[in-house]
Parts: sequence; structure tokens; C-alpha cells
Amino acid sequence: MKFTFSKASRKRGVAAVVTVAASAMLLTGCVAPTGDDSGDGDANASGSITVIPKSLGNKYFEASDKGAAEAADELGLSFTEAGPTATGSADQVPFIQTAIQTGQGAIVIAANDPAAVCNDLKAAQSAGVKVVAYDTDTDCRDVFINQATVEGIAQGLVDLTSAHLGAEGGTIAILSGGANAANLNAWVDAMTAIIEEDHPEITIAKVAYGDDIDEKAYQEAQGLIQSIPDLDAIIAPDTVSVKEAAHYLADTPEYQGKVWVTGLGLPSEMVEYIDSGVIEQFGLWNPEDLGYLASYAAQALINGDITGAEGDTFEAGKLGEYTVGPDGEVVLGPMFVFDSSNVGDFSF
Ligand code: RAM
Repeated sequence: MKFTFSKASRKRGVAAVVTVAASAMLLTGCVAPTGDDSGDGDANASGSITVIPKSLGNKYFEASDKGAAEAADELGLSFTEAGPTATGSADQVPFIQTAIQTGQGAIVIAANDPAAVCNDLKAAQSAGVKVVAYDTDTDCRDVFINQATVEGIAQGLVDLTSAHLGAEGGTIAILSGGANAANLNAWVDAMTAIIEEDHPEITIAKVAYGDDIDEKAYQEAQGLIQSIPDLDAIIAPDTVSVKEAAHYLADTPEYQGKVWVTGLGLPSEMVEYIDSGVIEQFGLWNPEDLGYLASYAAQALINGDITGAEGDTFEAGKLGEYTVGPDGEVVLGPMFVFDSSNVGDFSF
């Protein structure tokens, strides 16, 4: 499914003509989906970006891509959000290929499977399209916009869980999202290492995967809670899993107070579970800022202001100046902990 809003159409709120083609729904503004407004449909490479989230329908990416669109508007870029509704390894490939064919200035992608999209991203780069990874990394990109450090996220979630379990510790499970996602696997691996190194009182009984899909995440949460008799806690490092684990607990009061859940969640999706006491704390960052920063990085690459080399600096609008770190990574900031004292302060 693809939504294209040129700068002009966004401003005029132009009614869209919807056509269905191949595996994608295309919503095209009545003006050329480029910055040139020539109406001839030829893309103006330097003035257009396509953002490809892991999937459409995930409110985390709705928030991040809202921020990306805001920055594109500030920069006068034509903005397209395009992506699959499923999270399979190759589901994003058609949207990369369309971005190449339409001569986009940059692709901004959160890859479900970093290896599966690499050849197509290399083809994009060979065609002169800049590639920005955001939220989760892939090898074939110019820069990676990371929400927070892997170590900081993993330590933060383990610290929340350890504080809950206390000195006696307990048995936990990890419920992650897509099994091939670079970000999620990095966080799972780092949490596992921290627990093995620093928390002999905590046992990880199982790691399960909900594929970033609501129904599967709910079923996996149910399976963990029903199959691990002495389960004390679940750590869910993706917004879908933590939401659905809390959802299952809300549906089964007999497990509330017995199984404790935390993870990375959206305040807008988790506030009901905080208010009802089903969960107490969770972590995240501002996904809108993540997308906003990614669009500014894309523009800096298109303009040649940066190449992605360590030490490159670029201005990111309201977020200020950022510096490219080792391996082309740009870090937005630290993870933030949400609880009953602040969860209502945020709308994303
Ligand atoms: C889900 C996705 C995303 C991750 C967040 C925390 O929305 O897996 O990649 O960053 O959770």
C-alpha cells in the first residue's frame, strides 16, 4: 500500500485518485508525486523521499512516519510512505523497486530482514538513490538512524525487570516481534548477555516471536503464560508484543499480579493497561522524532552535506545538530521510562 503526497498536494489537501495495482494500493495526489509539479509524472530525484516502514498499520510507524512527513514538509521534499501490511522478509522489496523506478532522492527504510532487502538497496544506491535505515539497521545503507543505543535499551529493560523481581529473582520469558529484525534481535541478545553476566538469579525460560502482528503476539503471550508454570515476568522489546501481552493479562485476571510484563511500548497504546494496573512501567523514545531525524539525514545525504562518514555533522531542524558516529550510526537519544506519573503526557 502506498500513499504519495507531493508538497503541493499536501498543502492543497488535494482529493486523491485511488488505483489498485499489483500487491500495492496506490493513493496518488492529483498532482505529480514529485516536487516539480510539472504534472508529467517524471520524478524530480533531488526533491523526493520514500519512507518504507516494517509494515503499515503499526502505530509505532504511523508515529515515526508522521515525524518524517513533518520534516519533509519543512524541507520542501515530496514525501511518499509505502510499505506492506505483513512483515515478511521480502515484503518490502516491491516498494524499494518502485522508489528506484520513480527516481526518488532517498529511501528511508526499517527493514524486517536486513539481508533480504540488501541487493535491492544496493541497486538503489547504484541508481543514485540515497539509503537511510531508521529504527532497525541493514548493511546496505548510507546511514542508520538509531533510536537509542542497543546497550542502553537492553540495560534499561533488564533493570526494570530486575527491580521488580528483587534479590530472589525469578523465571522470565522474552516475547519479541519479527524473528529476523536486526533491532529486536540485537536487544534480545544484549538482554540475554546482561542477564547471564550480571543476574544469576534470573532465568530466561523461552524466547518467542509475535512477528509484530497483533494476533500472533497475543497467541504467543498466551502460550508463554499458560505453558511456563513458574513464569514471573515477560520482557517484550517491541510495541506490538508488549501491547498484546498486556492485552492477554487484561483478559485473564487470574494471571495479574503473578506474571509481570514490561517492554517497549507506545504511551497511546499502553495507557489503558497502566491505568488499570495490569502493567506498571515500560520504555521507549519519541518515534516521531526518530522519523523527523531520518528525513533530515536523507536531505543531508541528497544535498551532499554528509556521506555517512564518522564525524559528519548535519542540522536536524527542531532537534538541532547531529553527528554521525562509528559505522554510519546516528543516535537519537536515551530510552525513556513511562509509568502512571507521565504516560498521559504523550500522544504518540
Ligand atoms: C515495533 C517494531 C519496531 C520497534 C518498536 C519498539 O513497533 O518492532 O521496529 O522499534 O516495536
